[in-house]
Amino acid sequence: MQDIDVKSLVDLAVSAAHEAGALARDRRRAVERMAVAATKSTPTDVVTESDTAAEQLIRDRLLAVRPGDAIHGEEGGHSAGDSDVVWVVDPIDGTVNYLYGIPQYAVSIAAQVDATVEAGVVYNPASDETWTAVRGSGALLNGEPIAVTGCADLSLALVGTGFGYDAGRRARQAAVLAELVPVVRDIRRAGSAALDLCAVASGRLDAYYERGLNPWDRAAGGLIAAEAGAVVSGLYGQPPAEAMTFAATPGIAEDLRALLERLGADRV
Ligand code: LIP
Repeated sequence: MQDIDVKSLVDLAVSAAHEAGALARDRRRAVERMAVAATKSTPTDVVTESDTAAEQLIRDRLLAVRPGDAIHGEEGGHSAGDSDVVWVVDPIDGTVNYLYGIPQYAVSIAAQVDATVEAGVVYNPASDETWTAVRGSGALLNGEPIAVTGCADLSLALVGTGFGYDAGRRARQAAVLAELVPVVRDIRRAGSAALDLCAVASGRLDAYYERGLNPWDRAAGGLIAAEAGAVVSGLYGQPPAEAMTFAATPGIAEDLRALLERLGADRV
């Protein structure tokens, strides 16, 4: 592995995230209704011009400093590089929230070095909150250390989740949720995986799970949650993946994971 200064990767990602986040926020504030520029997997899986503009800005800023890096972005796909660094980028995670003017969306940028996420940044421009993490060095919110809750009783756990864009999958995910609701404190569906993972890291949720996430949804937030003390995995001992992204404070992780396995939450 090339000798890479991971702290410089975080600083670059924070700068790019702040600039892209400001672009998205200012464009949203300038209009009463945001237009849908295109749809992807279903008519509800939307893209706005802000998504594409923000990602292009991020690509430009990263490559201006590190021209040899690869970039894997939600809107622009994969651009190859010849360094050991791959940037995993979601320019606006929580696009539907952004479309409706709900201030719960984020720029998510992760730096993978030799296929391991070493640095992550999640920025909510509406709340001006920046979560950062370097592997092995903890997680920060606006520069201050953060940590998961101490919840150790599943019946007292506040659990976040999300649903796919496909109606059939949503119906099956809702059936799993119906079994979960009576055995936890309550459920939150905030609409941004990156911010849900940061909510676990900040103690605003005790746990979060979702099936169907893309790498750009979870790469940065997954590191931030893990560095804040969360168990971050899939089910059945698997790593986080499209099948399941799971993050929980350790006191309830095993009980919740076992319940989700019994409910087949990674197969719906
Ligand atoms: C979103 C995720 C969210 C999920 C949505 C959508 P997007 O990503 O962050 O957790 O429930 O269905 O996938 O599409 O806004 O980048």
